[in-house]
Amino acid sequence: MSKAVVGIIMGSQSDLRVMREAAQVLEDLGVEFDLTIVSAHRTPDRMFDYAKSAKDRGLKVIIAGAGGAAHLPGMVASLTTLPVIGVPVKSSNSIDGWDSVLSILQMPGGVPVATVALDGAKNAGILAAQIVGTSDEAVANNLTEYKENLRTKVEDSIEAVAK
Ligand code: RP5
Repeated sequence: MSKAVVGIIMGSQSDLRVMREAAQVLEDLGVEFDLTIVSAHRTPDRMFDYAKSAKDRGLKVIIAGAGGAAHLPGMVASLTTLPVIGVPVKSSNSIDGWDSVLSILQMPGGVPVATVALDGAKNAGILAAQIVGTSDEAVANNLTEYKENLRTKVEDSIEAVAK
């Protein structure tokens, strides 16, 4: 039976259009994950239970995406010793996403959240895989291949534009 090592959570179903990119890249890299909705403001008890039980459930990393007053990543980070990667989501009523970015980025000392770019769920997935890859050789090998593909794509494009 598969066992999730990365937990993907998001504040609302409306975040899924962004957060599914984290799920996709984890799938591509052979990393087991689970994905659910946990709202810091609307389901605080669920957030507490999720964060407090995450380590015992076998998770190694949590990716948390939220928009607006995006307190989910920071609050989850306050409740667990697992690394938390924060994805600021540009929600529909956002002030250009700055609300999401700043409320995830500006954590107080002692409670870090590894914040990726606005709507940067893909990089969140890759970073989570890299953390998992420090102790999982198969995932590390998949990451090596992934980076190799990045390199060859650029090299192909260099050749394509060469005169
Ligand atoms: C946050 O508020 C969610 O993370 C979402 O980005 C934003 C808007 O949520 P909905 O009103 O679409 O449910 O909690």
